[in-house]
Amino acid sequence: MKNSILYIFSLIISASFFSCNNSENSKNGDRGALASSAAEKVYVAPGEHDDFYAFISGGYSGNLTVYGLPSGRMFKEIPVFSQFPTSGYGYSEETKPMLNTSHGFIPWDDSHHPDISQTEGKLDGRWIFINGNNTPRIAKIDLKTFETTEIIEVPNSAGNHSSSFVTENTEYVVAGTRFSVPVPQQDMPINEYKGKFKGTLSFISVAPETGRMNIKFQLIMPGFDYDLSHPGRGKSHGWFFFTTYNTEEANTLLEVNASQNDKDFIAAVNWKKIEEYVNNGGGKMMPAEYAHNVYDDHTHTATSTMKKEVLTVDPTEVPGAVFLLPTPKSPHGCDVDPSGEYIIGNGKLSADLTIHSFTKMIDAIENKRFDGDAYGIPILKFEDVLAGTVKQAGLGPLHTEFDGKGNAYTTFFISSELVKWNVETQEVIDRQPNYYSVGHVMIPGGNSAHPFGKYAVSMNKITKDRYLPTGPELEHSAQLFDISGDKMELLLDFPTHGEPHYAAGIPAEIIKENSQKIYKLAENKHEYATIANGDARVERDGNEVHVYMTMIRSHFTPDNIEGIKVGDKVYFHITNHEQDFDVPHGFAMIGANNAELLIMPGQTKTLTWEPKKVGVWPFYCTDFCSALHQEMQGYIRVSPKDSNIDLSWSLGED
Ligand code: RUQ
Ligand code: CUA
Repeated sequence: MKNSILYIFSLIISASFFSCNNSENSKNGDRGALASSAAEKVYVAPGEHDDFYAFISGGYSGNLTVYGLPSGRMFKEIPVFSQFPTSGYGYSEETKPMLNTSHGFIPWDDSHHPDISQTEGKLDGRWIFINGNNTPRIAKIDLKTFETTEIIEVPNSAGNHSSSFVTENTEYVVAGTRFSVPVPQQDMPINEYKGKFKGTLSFISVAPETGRMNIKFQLIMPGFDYDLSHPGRGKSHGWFFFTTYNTEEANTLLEVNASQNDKDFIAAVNWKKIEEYVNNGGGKMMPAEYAHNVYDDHTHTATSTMKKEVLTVDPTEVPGAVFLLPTPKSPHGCDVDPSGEYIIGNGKLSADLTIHSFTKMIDAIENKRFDGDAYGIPILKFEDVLAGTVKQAGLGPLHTEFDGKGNAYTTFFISSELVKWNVETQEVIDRQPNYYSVGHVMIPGGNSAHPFGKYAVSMNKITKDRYLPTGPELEHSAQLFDISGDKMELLLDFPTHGEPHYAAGIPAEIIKENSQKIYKLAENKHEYATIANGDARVERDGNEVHVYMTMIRSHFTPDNIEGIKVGDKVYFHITNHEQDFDVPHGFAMIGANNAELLIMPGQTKTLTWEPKKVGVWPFYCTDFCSALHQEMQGYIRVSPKDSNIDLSWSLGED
């Protein structure tokens, strides 16, 4: 008995060994030719530029990373919601206000979905928006400077996940709550969730010229979980679609209790109708507390304003504005094709992909073919809005993107693959494995009316053996596919930073010509800037000391300062006098309990330092800026608290 079991076991092992070996062989057999053609396709010769920028969300790093495609080279990490010692973002006095919230200073977040601004359904490359999931916020990054220039907190929200997606002309950046909560927040029993907790969908207007964000209105929806969202476009411009799960309104053991209903909903919101309603005085102001933080490029300084109220809208008071489309089963991604006709609900627990038709939806609404309501919001009939299903395409569908040539690309987490299918016929055309367990896929311009269907990037949740091991923690892995032919071709693996969820890609030429090279010193309006070298000085105000310092290759002015005392609070206001591209200087002060500063040409930044010990303490430039970089240093003499050494400073004096 034992022997025969062992025998069978060894057969299985050797069979799988051989089959594995065989497939390895054929894989390797193909690999020579395949690998060289793939290598050619991703090779960007030294000094050449990539064709696309890819902005990849950093997930729990709170930041956004910038890559080139097809090379997979990482160019930059843009700090957004997290303090970043590399540049001093969130540590410098100027940028601390960026991380202010109604909960105080929050130096971290979880960022998921970047989306690039659009004009008439085309990427315009002006700004990129990204959500903070944990302490609900939406950030805007200026694509001239690649700096975070605005962050608005979203009140009455929790787990700001169905965010941040823009409408066709960037009229709005939209943010939906994943977790429903009491609105307004209050002390109440958790088990009274059902019917009492609410889910808010926030429409944040974006001023056409300046990009300034403002919460125009919040729709107060039933207490479901609003998972993802996408704008309508073309014929469906003016609508926004949100997937929901937990329409059961469970508040415990959601893995079981929120998987009961056969169908959840996609909520279809006619935002144009609601906009009209609020423009005519509709809606109710509700007290709310949320921070609005704005960075000014000329003062190089952020300010934080605490807002006190938000305009809310009860969907039942705007007839014809919100409808529910039944969608199997706990849908995750909510994706709209480039024509605006098809709305795809990726039911995580459903075997099939559901495709709704916008035309059929409008028809059903006009003919009032409803199937009851949820809290007064009409429910449409599944069959009435269904355009079709992709049958048995894979297991665990999450997200779909489009190539602009009539094809859709859906990721399947459980079966770990990317599946290409035809949007009209709903037939599967190709499938390629992902290593391993893919989340989102990104095609440049995929969330717009005009995608650039050359590459697809899948962002995978599990890395395992794809790279050299780095202990228990591995970076996540992205995979680049050439999608220009009928079949997808895997070209490249590359590691990503944090946990990428979504990404946004754009042809390089839309951005690179506008990329700013320096800040003009003549336009520097920083309160503590030192524009003329002769104005460099040190001033005392009680125990506060303000150092007005300049930097240029290869010295600081001043470089020797005396008369600082233990117990002082020293503010180094440092202006970089360079006016050349790519000549930042750094500033590091021994014992400073914050970070360094990396100061761009023409920019002023401030670091605080509270000396704790008597002595003579050096500071230096951290960025190798010239052959005399190592000479770019200085000293601060720190005397006892009660000393009467006068304040003095100098450069080039012995
Ligand atoms: S999610 S892996 Cu945060 Cu967009 Cu689906
Ligand atoms: Cu300045 Cu090194």
